[in-house]
Amino acid sequence: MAEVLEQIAQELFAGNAKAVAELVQKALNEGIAPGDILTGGLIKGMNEVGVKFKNNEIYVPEVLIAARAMKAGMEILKPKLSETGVKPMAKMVIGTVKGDLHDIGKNLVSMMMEGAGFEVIDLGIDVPAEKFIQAVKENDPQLVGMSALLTTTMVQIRENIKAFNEAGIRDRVKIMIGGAPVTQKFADEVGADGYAPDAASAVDKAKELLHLN
Ligand code: B1M
Repeated sequence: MAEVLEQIAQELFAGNAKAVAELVQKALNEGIAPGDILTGGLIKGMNEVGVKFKNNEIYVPEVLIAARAMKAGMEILKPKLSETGVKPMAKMVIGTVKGDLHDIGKNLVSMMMEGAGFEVIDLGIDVPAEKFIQAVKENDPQLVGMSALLTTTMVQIRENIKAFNEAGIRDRVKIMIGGAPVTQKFADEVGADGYAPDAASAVDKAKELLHLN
């Protein structure tokens, strides 16, 4: 059993989408529980990607390729996970703030979060405060992620947090922010719960904020 899971983790790290999909199917055929395939294979491989990315041993293209392999595996596994009632670690709503069209970094964060076992509801780019608020009300996530890549749009994070307060939903969620111009100092100033400088750190920060470690 451990062997096929180890192979899944290795092929995911290598970004081999076809092999990951085939191995996930093989593991299912062998009768391994979908939850074990997720944690012992896919998430294990993605964790390794996160560690190497954080240490600058691999870069954005490798992470994107690994994430594609993760997706291929998840496509096979997802229906089985819902059948067996395996619950995600936590739910997150994420988006790039209003006026901002950059989504490469935000997508990386989404992928790493999914890779770590979170359910991610991705609202896309140019997301106004009302859309974040509506998504919180509809999906009841534990975490909201806001990404901003421009100095002109990072101020929107402050507006969003104000709007969350006014809508009476601020206490319902933890808010994590990130993006090239964003800093811990800015996060403290605007009242965000957490800041992460990169996608792998975002997973660690999310787990810390939600006490999932
Ligand atoms: Co734009 N752009 N861009 N751009 N662009 C930058 C950001 C810029 C720094 C380039 C420059 O001038 N040197 C500059 C911003 C300057 C500033 O504000 N200080 C800039 C500008 C000015 C603009 C336009 C205004 C240009 C124009 O039209 N005159 C325009 C704005 C459009 C708009 O948004 N309204 C614009 C447009 C574009 C494109 C559409 C062409 C394209 C975006 C395509 C896309 O995203 N689909 C683009 C790109 C690609 C860039 C650069 C080159 C690369 C950004 C990127 O994807 N980086 C960028 C210059 C640069 O960074 N070298 C630039 C890779 C990505 C993995 O990193 O997004 O930082 P990053 O994400 C990291 C972390 O920040 C963190 O984790 C990620 C992964 O490790 N992170 C989070 C991100 N979100 C997080 C959320 C979290 C936690 C961590 O929690 C929720």
